[in-house]
Amino acid sequence: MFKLYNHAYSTCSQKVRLVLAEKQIEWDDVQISFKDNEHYAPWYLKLNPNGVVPTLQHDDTVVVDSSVIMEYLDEVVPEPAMSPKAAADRARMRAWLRYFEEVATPAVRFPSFNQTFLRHFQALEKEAFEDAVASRPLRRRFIEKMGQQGFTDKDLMVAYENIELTTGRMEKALAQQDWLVNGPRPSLADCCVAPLLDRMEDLGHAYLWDDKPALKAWLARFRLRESWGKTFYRGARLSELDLYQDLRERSRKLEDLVVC
Ligand SMILES: N[C@@H](CCC(=O)N[C@@H](CS)C(=O)NCC(=O)O)C(=O)O
Repeated sequence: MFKLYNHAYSTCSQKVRLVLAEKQIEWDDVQISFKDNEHYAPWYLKLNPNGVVPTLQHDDTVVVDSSVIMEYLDEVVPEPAMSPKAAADRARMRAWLRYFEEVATPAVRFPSFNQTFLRHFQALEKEAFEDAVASRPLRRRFIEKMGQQGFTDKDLMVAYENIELTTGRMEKALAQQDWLVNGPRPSLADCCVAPLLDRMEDLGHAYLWDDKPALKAWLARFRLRESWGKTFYRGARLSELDLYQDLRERSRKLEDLVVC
């Protein structure tokens, strides 16, 4: 019934995997290979014209964009609810989502690319690099700006500043309550930002919230949940890139079922 085209270490995919696991939804895992540019294959672009993961297929409905997918799942599988009931509280949760998308999500891309993905672009001849830029339906200019040298120190400083602004806001909320939206379990807002902070930690930047005890307790609390283990399986972090190949072997059977 539910099929998620996703990638083990994509933070946007991890957001959705957390929600699927919290709601105990059964789903088919279709791993898309970035290495083989599967996300630009014509069959995939028909599902997701942005050429990015994740994409959710629910029977005949295709849903794109990780935050939209999270909200969709919360509507079609209402229990356990991961959004508050009252309109004002829902608006507050959506404000967190939009803030994370505007501030934290783009910020995390800078160290992610400089520390990990850049080396693949550096290995390309100039023409192949230009093709790689041109083939991207989304964020073409971002890759162009990175070039084969990487982002500048100034770019990285702005990115770290944006992470500090995000964690500062979160710390204030989490000093009052266990989750960003008061309730017994993580909300969509918690699921939206947690993979971003996990990525920052994986890249060695957890020092950015050394002075934020409530946020550290929140992360530790999240990591104890079953949903966390299901989402961040072996091979789901950039520091485990080699493991990703094994994962592809395991998921190949599922991929064969994809109708192209
Ligand atoms: N707004 C989109 C962004 C998705 C996105 O950027 N996905 C990344 C992985 S987290 C991706 O597929 N990148 C592949 C590429 O840019 O080549 C969403 O939230 O779903």
